[in-house]
Amino acid sequence: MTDPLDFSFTVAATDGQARTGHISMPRGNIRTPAFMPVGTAATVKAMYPEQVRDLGADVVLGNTYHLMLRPGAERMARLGGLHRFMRWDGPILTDSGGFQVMSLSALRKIDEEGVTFRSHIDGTAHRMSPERSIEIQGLLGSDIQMQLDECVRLPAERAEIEKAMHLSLRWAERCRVAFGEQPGKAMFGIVQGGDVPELRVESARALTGLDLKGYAIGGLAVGEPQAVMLAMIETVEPHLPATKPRYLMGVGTPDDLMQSVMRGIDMFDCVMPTRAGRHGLAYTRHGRINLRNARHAEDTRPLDEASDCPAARDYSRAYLHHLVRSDEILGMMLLTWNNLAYYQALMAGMRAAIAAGRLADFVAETKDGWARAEA
Ligand code: PRF
Repeated sequence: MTDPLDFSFTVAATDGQARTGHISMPRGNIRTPAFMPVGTAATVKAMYPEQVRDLGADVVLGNTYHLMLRPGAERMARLGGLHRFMRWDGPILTDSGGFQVMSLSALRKIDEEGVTFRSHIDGTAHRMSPERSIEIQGLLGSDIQMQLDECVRLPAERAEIEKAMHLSLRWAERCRVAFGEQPGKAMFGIVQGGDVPELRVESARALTGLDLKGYAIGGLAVGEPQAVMLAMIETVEPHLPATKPRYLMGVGTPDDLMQSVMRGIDMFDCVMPTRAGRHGLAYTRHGRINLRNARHAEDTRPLDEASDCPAARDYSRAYLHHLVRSDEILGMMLLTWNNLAYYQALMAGMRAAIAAGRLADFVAETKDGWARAEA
């Protein structure tokens, strides 16, 4: 039935629209709902791979765009692939590159064939087609590969959103052909369509027709209010197969994660916990704490005395404040560690709550903890 060498998704329990279960693949299981720490440049910044694993992350994300520019896809393949390179032996999901090209590179141009852009590192010119994106993701050794797509920032004109959505559909078909059949690996399609419900439904239906192993929702958290993002998830969800994982790309805050899980999302990635950690922000049971603030200067309490993460439990807020104010590397390391611990604990809490049929209570209790807050 389920071949251990193949990619499969099992839903073990549901609670409303929310589901918990696991993806099974040769490099290991991914417990869902899952949060994937972002390891853009072959590193989850400021973390050892062992630490990431110990926090309960089953999968990390890598970026085609960054790795094709440095160290280069063919070089990565010669070095034995991304898993060996960064010493992460679990599953790796790679984003396809289009989104990062649009947000990072200079002089980018999109046409039917693909994207042309200049590197943000040295200005060299590059082209990436849907086929080349899949080829690069293969050279990296990625386990879950994403189709090349075009993401439009919101607000935008309907005509622009529609054009990008249709282009993304054509690219999905080309990526599917380029990917072919790869047992144990998966290629996911990406639903686009901005904030226009009919376009979202059209995109989801057409992608479902391609019978892919999973479906992402892209083009959200790109400038619209949270309510619009959640409405789009509710619009798309009924049109995606219940038997396949659903991945909300680039999201989000702890509240975004809970609201999206309640609406049927199984996977997330976001730079928020890692980036915020490098900027002096801590996510905790008591809400978000800005360690730069002077009120922490003589606060001997840890971020969270009840956490089992040493970064949260064993260091005073006064010390963290000092490290952040002094731009010390350890400040970034400890806050990144704390934040990823918090995110992974939140996901574990949601998985347990769904299994127990009490997700709504879990969400209410979690928000209550933020509201009660630190004085
Ligand atoms: N497409 C791809 N990657 C992404 C996005 C997208 O729309 C987003 C949007 N939140 C984040 N990362 N390929």
